[in-house]
Amino acid sequence: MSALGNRVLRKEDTRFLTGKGLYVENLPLEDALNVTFVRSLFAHARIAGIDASAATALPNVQVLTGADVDVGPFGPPPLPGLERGMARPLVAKDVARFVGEIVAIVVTPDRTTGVDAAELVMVDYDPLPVVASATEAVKDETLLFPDVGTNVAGRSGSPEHDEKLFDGCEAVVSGTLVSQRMAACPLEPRSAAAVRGADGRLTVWVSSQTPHQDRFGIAGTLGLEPDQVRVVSPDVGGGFGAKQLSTEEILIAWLAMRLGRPVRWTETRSESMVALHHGRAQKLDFTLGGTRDGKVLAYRLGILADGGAYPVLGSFLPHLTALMSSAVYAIPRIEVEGCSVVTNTTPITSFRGAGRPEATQTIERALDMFAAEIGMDPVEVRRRNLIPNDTFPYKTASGAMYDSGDYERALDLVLDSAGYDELRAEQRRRREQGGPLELGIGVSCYIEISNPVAETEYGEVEITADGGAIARSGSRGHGQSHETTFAQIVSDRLGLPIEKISVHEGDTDEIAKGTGTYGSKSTQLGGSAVRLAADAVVEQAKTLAADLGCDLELDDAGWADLAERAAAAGRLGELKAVHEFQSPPTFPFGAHLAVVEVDVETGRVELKRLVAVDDCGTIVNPVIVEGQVHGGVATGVAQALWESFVYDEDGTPLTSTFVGYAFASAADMPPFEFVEMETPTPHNPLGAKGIGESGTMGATPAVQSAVIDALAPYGVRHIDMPVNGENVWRALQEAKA
Ligand code: MCN
Repeated sequence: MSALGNRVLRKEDTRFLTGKGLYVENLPLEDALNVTFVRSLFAHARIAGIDASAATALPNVQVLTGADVDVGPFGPPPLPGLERGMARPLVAKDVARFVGEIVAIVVTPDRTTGVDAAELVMVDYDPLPVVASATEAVKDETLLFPDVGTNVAGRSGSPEHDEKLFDGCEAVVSGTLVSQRMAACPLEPRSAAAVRGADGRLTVWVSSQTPHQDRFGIAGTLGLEPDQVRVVSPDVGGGFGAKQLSTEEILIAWLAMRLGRPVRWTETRSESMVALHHGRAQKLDFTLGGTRDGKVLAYRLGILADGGAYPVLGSFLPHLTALMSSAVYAIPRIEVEGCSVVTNTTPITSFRGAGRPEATQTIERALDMFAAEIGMDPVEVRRRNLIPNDTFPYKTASGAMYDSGDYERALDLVLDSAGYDELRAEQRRRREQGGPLELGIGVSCYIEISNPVAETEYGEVEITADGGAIARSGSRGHGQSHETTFAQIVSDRLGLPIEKISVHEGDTDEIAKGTGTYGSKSTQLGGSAVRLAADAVVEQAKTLAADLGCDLELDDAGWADLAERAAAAGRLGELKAVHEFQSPPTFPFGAHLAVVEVDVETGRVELKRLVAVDDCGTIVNPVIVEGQVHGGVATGVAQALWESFVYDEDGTPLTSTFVGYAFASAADMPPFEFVEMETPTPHNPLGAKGIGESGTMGATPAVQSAVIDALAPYGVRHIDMPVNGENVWRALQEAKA
């Protein structure tokens, strides 16, 4: 029986649960020097001088400043429309632009000395006016880069407005959705180490989602040829989109060359909170109009994205938000204008969902308001606007080409599984009884784009002398169970048990090419690549078997027999094949339903249920898919209810530890209820779409909507996220007033 589609338990668990995972921090590196970064305490300041004499008076302490660093700057990434004049110096030299920016490097034999020495580095700051929010930045009154002449780092959509956009609309609603700034908080913070070998080549170990891309980024910034750099990502303890190459890893590589010694660095948690790039941070103004019988005719979206101090991927994400603005709905007219600005805050990058949750959160909020305006059940409004099943491939008015879907079935499934009618009846009962605990019900429909920029991934399959197989992928899983998934896919083609297939990722010397793991694309691209490589191996094996005068049996014994004969004939190398797989984006989708209880006397919100229907095409492994949905939903719930990274008006972070940042824990979550659904994509041989980020899309609007729904009888029409006790209580007081 094929392992594909079955609840195969994770191969990697034994290693992790018995403490045998290998992380960058645990690498045994003889004589490695430790790096501690001195980081700016000011959000915007001129660096008037740096006095490192007290630090360097300690034995074996070296301090380097921006003046010593002869490489860089780094970024912005090569994406269309990003302002190139806003590149980040590896170490701030004249001006620091956010709290947490690197202003000096302390090199010591050990970490404790590094912490002490860093505190002795005296930086003389002349404070500059601070731009702490995107709404301030867009006024261009204080500029972060005076030479560029504006704070605008990128634009998307079109600035042109059609005066007639809302013609024919009987009801029009408008509002603002703030998708607040989030911190990625991977369990393993960032970590990097580097050594220059006797042959002059650099080996850089990085806790990364994208080792192959990092290799080009490091080589390019340091002025080296890519083949002079080897990047290795050993086990990676979570990334959530934020673990992309940044100044720290490049500096570690540069220091290994400059000092001629191995060097290493591991971020502390509080350092990670201000220095690892954040996510979301978009403000979305919306107007939606339609007929009184619930048909949506037009939608206008204005996106203002806070890109943080230096434009990285986050400044590009309004393009994805704009592309996905139509969601699962057939909306005839859509207008989007997006603008990304720089502010004196931590740079914004991708964070689980990356630009797409913002689109879903906004359209779902707009639909709830539209439903309230025309007096229709919010579920009915959604149903009346769903893109019909017989229209795929479907091109939206915002320019996306959807591959396949069955949005009404997802909606029906979630309503039936949750018992929507009974829930509404229970809500009515409670409202009539008039106690302090109100019930709220929120429903969201969502669509997601996985493999959003139509990429390629590399796969390789090789039969080993013992008749087992190695599958190599350019992906780099960091919690997504690729060792199990890719082994299942290869097992299905070769007929080998999954225990005999090892999956290798993360070493640019061993794996010829790769793009990495992000955009929930590894299964559809990386999985298809190893599948097609395995098919090629089978074809080659048949030819070889014929040459060697035997038959090929696609099972354990058959491969062992062939491998032995091939090795004896010196032809084992022929049992190896590579495949590079490229495809257009795919569009996973689903529907979520949240039930909350809100205490109207205190504002306290409790999530009682979350029912999730998530369709990621053909499922390779249902256990892992559930785990991925679980993680995504937890992140989505956390954005709706708790997490928010906050700055004061001086650009000082107020939430840079887990005391201030309400990082969600398992104890905060109810058991989630998952309902499977599979609508294959035509874009790859597996029929698979992505699942890694989907949960973040459906859960947030469902939960936010549920809380607002609970308070509808009190005249509350909107509450900004996080819809926590404080914001709920304030909304109730305002409504009463
Ligand atoms: N899968 C499946 N069938 C499908 C699709 C996926 O069985 N049709 C299963 C596979 O077992 C696969 C896993 O789901 O290994 C995830 O697959 P996929 O959706 O292709 O996503 P990626 O492997 O490309 O992972 C990226 C995605 C992203 S973008 C973020 S952010 C994210 C996420 O995955 N960060 C994570 N999940 C995470 N999970 C953990 N534990 N840690 C993170 O940092």
